[in-house]
Amino acid sequence: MRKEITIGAAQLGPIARSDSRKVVVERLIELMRKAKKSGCDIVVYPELALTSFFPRWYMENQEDVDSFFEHEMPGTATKPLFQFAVENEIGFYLGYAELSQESGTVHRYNTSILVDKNGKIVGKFRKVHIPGHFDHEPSWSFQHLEKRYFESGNLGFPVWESEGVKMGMCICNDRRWPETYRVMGLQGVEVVLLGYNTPTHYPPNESPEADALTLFHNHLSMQAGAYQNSTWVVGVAKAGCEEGCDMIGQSAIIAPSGEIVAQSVTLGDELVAAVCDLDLGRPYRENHLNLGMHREIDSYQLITERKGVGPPLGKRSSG
Ligand code: CDT
Repeated sequence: MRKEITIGAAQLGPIARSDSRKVVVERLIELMRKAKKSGCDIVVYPELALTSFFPRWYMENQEDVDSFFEHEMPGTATKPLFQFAVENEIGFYLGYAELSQESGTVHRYNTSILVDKNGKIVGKFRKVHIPGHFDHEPSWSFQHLEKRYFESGNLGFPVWESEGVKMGMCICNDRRWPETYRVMGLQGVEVVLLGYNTPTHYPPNESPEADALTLFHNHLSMQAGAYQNSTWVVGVAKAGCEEGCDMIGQSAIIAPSGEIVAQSVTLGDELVAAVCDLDLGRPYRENHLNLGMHREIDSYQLITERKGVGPPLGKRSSG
């Protein structure tokens, strides 16, 4: 019997700064209702899906920053989402800003969780590749202060088995880095879930040519990651004009062949779904893209050392 999972990409349109968590969670539930009707086993929401994309604002007061973070998961506002998921037997991926206490110290991460059909959090991922800048840039039309508000994730790129499927997660900028997919590929990942908030234009980038390729680069990175690691990739946007900032849509469900099998067509709340046949990765994984059989890890190290293009793989300490 072929192994299949039906996945819903639940794209969100803009969230206003003044929108309460309650209002946003109602929108998430509405998309989950549609996903259930479409026969989905799991629904994928964007990065930072509970609030407006707050790193676009410079905030001096830490309390203002922390108002965008979740101090517990599920919390009062997010419990209805978990309840609806349990009642409808549907899993989900949710991106949110996480405030955590570790050994008595506060940490802030850009996080996603994988929740199963029983409402149990089976996996947590913290964004590794934090983009943007740390310092306030008053002359820019908007900020991208992720480097100020978030630490880089400390959980790596794990793969979890849920509903008999090997699933991994990453968040937005992580999708542009080949290591993201490869680390999960080496663990046999079958489905990579990710959410994103991608502006159509980044203020310090004065290249109209690069802006024109923003949509192309979105799909290019996810399609390459899928094909090179024989995995499904599901990328989901927070899209549209949010607080004056235009963000791309193009949420996509991508097969291990690198082909897009479903794609959003709006910049608003929209569900697209696909039946993902996990055996479609097998001809690649077992043959010419067999990582165990054909990767040449020793050569990569030799070439890197000889050309002096960086520290030898696995030896990055300064000592
Ligand atoms: N949210 C996020 O990671 N966005 C980045 C764009 C950042 S521009 C500084 C992305 O890779 O889409």
